[in-house]
Amino acid sequence: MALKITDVRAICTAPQGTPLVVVRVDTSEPGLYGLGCATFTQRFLTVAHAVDNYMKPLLVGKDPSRIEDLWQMAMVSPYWRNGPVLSNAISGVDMALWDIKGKLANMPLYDLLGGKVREGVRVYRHADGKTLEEVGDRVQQFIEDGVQVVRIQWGGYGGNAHGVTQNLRMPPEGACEGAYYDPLMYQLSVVKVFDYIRNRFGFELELCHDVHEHLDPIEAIRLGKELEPYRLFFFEDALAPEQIEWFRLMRQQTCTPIAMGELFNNPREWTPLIAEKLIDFIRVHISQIGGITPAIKLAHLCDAYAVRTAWHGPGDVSPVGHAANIHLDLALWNFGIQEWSGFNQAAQEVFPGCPELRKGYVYANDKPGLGIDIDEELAKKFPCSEKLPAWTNCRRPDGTLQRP
Ligand code: GCO
Ligand code: MG
Repeated sequence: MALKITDVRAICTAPQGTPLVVVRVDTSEPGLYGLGCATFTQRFLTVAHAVDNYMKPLLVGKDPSRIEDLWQMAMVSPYWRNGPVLSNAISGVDMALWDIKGKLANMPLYDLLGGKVREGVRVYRHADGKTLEEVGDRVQQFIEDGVQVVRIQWGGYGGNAHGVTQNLRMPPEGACEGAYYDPLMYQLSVVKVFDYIRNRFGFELELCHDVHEHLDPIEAIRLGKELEPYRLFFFEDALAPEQIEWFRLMRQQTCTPIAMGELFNNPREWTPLIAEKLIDFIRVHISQIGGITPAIKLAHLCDAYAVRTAWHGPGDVSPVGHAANIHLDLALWNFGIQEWSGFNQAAQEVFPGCPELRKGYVYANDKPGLGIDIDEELAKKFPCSEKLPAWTNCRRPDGTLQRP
């Protein structure tokens, strides 16, 4: 009898505190199922609802081997498309179908994609701290662990998470609550921390920084120029997706390498940046663009223009999503770097088969498909909090709301 999809459902769990959404697709063959990542952590309940109420009725009874056809069908089924909630729901199914295909072929995903072009995936880790010394000590630890690329933030995104950029510009009376930061103090602090790190460790270590769309475009360009002497590996999200035209000006002004894309949903956002060679690294959140199927197309488009991949890999990607990133990284020639946030003990137990970091490189296991599973009983012990995120209510010194 022909293979059919028999069930599609969302599983929400938070073994590291951050809500994650994983989709399980079952088939008519006993024991044959796939897993995919659908994590849009800030609206996880909405994604889970879309999976259970729309993806399931759309897909039950269909042939799971027709990944591209099902992807296209799921994209246009609601007519309105390319939004974060539904693309994450589609990604959960898409990755699960690739997982199933790998299991049917008895091949790890990287093999299905053409085979390894490297044995391990070079990753970057995050160094953050309250003081310059603390940031430096984190870097020192990473160097001792064999990490070759480190992202430097002093006080988190926008620089004031630990109060390091506090200044005299107080908000007006009655200003709204929020995560306050000061764009000027932030910019000055970034130059200071890079100066400190380069003086302490020299230039053989690769360094990145994430602006997290915290600056006005001309200020982002100024910062890119100011950071030139510190020789960054990349400078991330210097502009908001709403301001991508400014990349043309940024490119003319600075040779600091540019990474962009974790907020992208629609191919129209990345296509011009790649075709005009305005960025060096594409950093999409793979579940946010709809999964492995569109990620392969995107990576090949980038390959044609010498743009390298740097898939988004924070704590709000599930271990299933991280596994998908790693398989792509192993098989794509134009891989650049992988962000690696690591897993705590609980996440490794809930998701047996997690990729592993050893001396600066992450390795996939060689099991078929994504090679990762979920212990659903254990997952229930880590329920997701429905508290809304506070950090996205970001404000400038005069109380004006700012993109987070
Ligand atoms: C990164 C990111 C993340 C995001 C987070 C949003 O580059 O790692 O900017 O930390 O802020 O994924 O939920
Ligand atoms: Mg980022």
